[in-house]
Amino acid sequence: MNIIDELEWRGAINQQTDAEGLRELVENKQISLYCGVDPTGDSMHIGHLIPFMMMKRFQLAGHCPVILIGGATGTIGDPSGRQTERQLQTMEQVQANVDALTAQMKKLFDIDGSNSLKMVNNYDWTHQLNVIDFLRDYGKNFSVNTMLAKDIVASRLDSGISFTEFSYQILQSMDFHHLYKHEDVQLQIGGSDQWGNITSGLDLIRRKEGPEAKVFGLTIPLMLKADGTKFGKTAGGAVWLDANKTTPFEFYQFWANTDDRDVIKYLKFFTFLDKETIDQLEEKVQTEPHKREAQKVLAEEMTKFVHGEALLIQAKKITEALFSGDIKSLTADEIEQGFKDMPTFHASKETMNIVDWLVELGIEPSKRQAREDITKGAISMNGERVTDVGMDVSVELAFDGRFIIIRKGKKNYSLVRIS
Ligand code: 485
Repeated sequence: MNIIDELEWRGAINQQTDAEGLRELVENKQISLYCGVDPTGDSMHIGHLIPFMMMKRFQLAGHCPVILIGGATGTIGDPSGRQTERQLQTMEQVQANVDALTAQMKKLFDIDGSNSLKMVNNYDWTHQLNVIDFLRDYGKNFSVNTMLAKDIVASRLDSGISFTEFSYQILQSMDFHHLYKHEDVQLQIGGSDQWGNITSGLDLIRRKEGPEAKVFGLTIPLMLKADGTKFGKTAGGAVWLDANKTTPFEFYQFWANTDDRDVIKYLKFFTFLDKETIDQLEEKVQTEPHKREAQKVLAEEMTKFVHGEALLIQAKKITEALFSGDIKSLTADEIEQGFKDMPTFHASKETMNIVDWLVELGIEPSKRQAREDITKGAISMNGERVTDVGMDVSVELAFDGRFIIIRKGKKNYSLVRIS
């Protein structure tokens, strides 16, 4: 399978400027391609992964990916897909985000390693440009009429758009032109919201370098979920690649909870597993969906890719402990991760009778209920069943002196923090 066939099989192509031309180009030549991201935050989320996984696929097929961090464009903000004007970030904020994203990219894509992934920052070629050169060398090649017709701008004509955001497409076009001239980049990829910016770059290159310039654009479809809700969001917000924002355990759980109707699509989009393996998993979704084999493979592949083998093992260990109730084996750090979203209660260090303690915290509604639950064996503390209604709860019982885990029935966990 060549790279284009592979992307088609993966369902990863939305629009292309010249499908035949691109196919011919990549079959005959090792090309350079780029995808950009703006430093609007200090971490990428899983939505960003899609185009970058695609870059990696091109790389595996022998091509040279260039990742652009928008140190210049990030100071403006892309109006694509937004109905309101952005608040400008301070230059310091942008720089801090550039540093954070650069570190994240390096970790994910092994940029310092032996492979040929390259990183650039558009601040480097944009920041000294003066306004006269900008208007003469670039502005002259843009028609305001065409710019107004782009979806991004057209959809903002009612609500309003500043000249600053209106000009964003020129900056991104200048990047494509710069990379074409200096890095021999011939293809830009991005999510479907980037179509207008990408095609405007192609126009600029052709106007400046002549109509025969061989340059292409390709976009990736918006990820839609079978149930109609937005992809990549959980109750707690976006699924981040930064382990401090979304723990590896939460990350693992996100993928493990994928709907049967979406799981094969995600395997194709996000993993490097081949067609044969994914076909086999597809069959398992049909014949034995209760085993959730495809979801497990997806969660493993993704957690390993983003967080590495050791944190994957830890995420699986927490998952297993929560499922079996055997939480004694967990470390305090693993408890923090695994119980982050569970109901949390705060207790003092004071020693107290278990029945009173459960009622005072609000885990049990009444002493009668607490006694009944203990007597019928429905309450466990730190993985051990509580049998004695006369037992005392003291700080010595806590993990690391910090947490006590109460399980009521099979699945109801509560985290008690001792302070
Ligand atoms: O030369 C470029 C300069 C900046 C950009 C691209 C090329 C960034 C781009 N304008 C943008 O806003 N990208 C989004 C971002 O930074 O969060 C997202 C897109 C998404 C996908 C992802 O970046 O909304 O579709 O392309 C990588």
